[in-house]
Amino acid sequence: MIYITGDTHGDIDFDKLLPLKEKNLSYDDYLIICGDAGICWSKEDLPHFLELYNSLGCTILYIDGNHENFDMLNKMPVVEFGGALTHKIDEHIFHILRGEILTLEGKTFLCLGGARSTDKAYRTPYVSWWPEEMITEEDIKNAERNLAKFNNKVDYVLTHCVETFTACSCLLKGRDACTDALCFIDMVVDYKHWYFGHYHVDRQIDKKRTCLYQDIVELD
Ligand SMILES: [Mn+2]
Repeated sequence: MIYITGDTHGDIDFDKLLPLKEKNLSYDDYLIICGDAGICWSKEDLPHFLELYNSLGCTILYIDGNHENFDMLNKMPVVEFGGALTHKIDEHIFHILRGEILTLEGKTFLCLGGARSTDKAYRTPYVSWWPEEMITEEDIKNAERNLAKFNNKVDYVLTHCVETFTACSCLLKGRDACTDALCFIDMVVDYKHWYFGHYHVDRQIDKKRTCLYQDIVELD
């Protein structure tokens, strides 16, 4: 089974995952976190967070959000998982690199993390904020290269923030370089559903878009 949820922020929003423990999951089950997993946040917290997330008993995959320690993340070994390049955080925990396409149980997921922090002014560079949070041109190029191998068709799109129209008109949030960078998706990608996090609300935007925070979606 594949489950998808929104931001978990290390141990801060972990409790919403507790119902998964009752499902007797195995490592052939997957939990995907749409950014701000916060597992790699500090050296001090890492052992505790690994124990916490490993207690779910399933394989955990996450895209990056804006609240991740990119210095730590980028030091993790790069390995392939489900056809996608990932950082291996632990035996059963992987961070999916931007623009990669993951295949699980025959379903394909375009994964493209990153978002701009709105609370940047209250954070310290390289301690609680990293410029790498922004989506780059190279990230988009990687997505385009990988999409070409799939004829621009995937089952799901997974991002942290969302494209500008949804961010501004539906969620009444700001536009920035990251929301703009994601606009290419609706122009070129044929997908069934787009799940994203970042905005800390659970909202069905329309038939094809869902903002996740506390909710856990179970894919058919
Ligand atoms: Mn968040």
